[in-house]
Amino acid sequence: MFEFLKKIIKKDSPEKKPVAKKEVAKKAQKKPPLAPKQKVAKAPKISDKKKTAASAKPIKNTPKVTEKKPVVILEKEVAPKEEKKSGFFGFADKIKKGLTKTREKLTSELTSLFTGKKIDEALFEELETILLTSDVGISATTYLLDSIRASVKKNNIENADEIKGLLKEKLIELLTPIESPLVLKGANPYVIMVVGVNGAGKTTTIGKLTKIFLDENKSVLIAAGDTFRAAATEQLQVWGERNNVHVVSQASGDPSAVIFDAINSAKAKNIDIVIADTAGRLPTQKHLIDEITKVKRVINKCHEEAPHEILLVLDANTGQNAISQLKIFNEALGITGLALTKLDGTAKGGVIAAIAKEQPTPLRYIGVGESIDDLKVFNAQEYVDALF
Ligand SMILES: Nc1nc2c(ncn2[C@@H]2O[C@H](COP(=O)(O)OP(=O)(O)OP(=O)(O)O)[C@@H](O)[C@H]2O)c(=O)[nH]1
Ligand SMILES: [Mg+2]
Repeated sequence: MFEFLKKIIKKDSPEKKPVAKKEVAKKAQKKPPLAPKQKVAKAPKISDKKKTAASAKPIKNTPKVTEKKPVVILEKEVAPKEEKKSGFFGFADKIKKGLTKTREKLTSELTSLFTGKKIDEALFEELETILLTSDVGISATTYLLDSIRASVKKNNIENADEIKGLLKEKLIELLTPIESPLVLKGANPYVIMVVGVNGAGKTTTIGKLTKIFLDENKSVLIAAGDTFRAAATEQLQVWGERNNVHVVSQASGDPSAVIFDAINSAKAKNIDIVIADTAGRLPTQKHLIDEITKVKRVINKCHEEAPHEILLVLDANTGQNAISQLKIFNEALGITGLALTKLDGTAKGGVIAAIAKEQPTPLRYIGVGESIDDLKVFNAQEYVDALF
């Protein structure tokens, strides 16, 4: 079976695994380390901020804090809160639209696979290829095929068209255990620490997440824990302004100090939720992983049981590499939830099945676009419905 799978991967999707690795490597190259104290000479205009932040994503070195500077709580004049635009139907449509690329790939391949075919080993082999090239991963693909085979046998199914329905059913079964929306369990403040590799979508997810909480009538404070580069704080401030919430930041480069201060400030002001941004880091860089575990320890000293949620942001484009990122971050920090971003830009939406099978972790949110309303609470049924 695995020999056969290896052949398929080689023959039909030569770019699959190497590309995922290359993409991560490319990102690493794009972001050479900056000197810890490097500063942006002039603050960019708001319209330029996103661009600046996106183009300057360093791999973080271990900045040493030599001097402590006072914490600044930014209380700017901010734009009025956006009105809630999308109702329930808009919500489901948005997910469907976001998953267009994966759906188009699956639909066209599955339709030509099932139409007028008989159920035989060749059909299962083709189905295997389709799933693998959608980044479902080897173990989830094997699991899905075995379950479908068992159902075909048990129910004497002869019509290949019925396999599509079975695939849908088995996928929902596989994904339902990781459908586990975030529940804010009475902690005050509830502290969410957001981590992930460079460019995964952490800061953008924080902006969107803040909007979700505000819509639930919760108060939010954002901590600019990516202290490595000035542009990171500015990018977060833009999201703070969009949401009309305060962003706690600090001139010096110690993420623990900023987050510590934000939590104390939230306690004093009775704010419900603190969301802490952190600098992007590759899981292969041990000193950076050690550094983030230190941040977690400091948060815990500040507030018992905090951080309540350690949210790992994964870019769906990284495909199977997302699984290795998850494993390493989980070993270091104990990941409690995931946000899978950029599903709108990829045909690799099958990676969710790989996560569910190989490293089951509560999938809290999916990102289906760049705007403020493009973060959705993950729902297995809704997701699979949007795929077929
Ligand atoms: N299409 C799409 N783009 C997204 C999504 N989430 C984030 N992005 C984009 O991805 C890029 C990187 O996002 P950031 O939020 O800056 O990523 P980050 O993890 O904070 O990056 P670093 O701070 O450099 O580590 C930005 O251009 C975002 O607009 C998504 O769900 N869909
Ligand atoms: Mg960021």
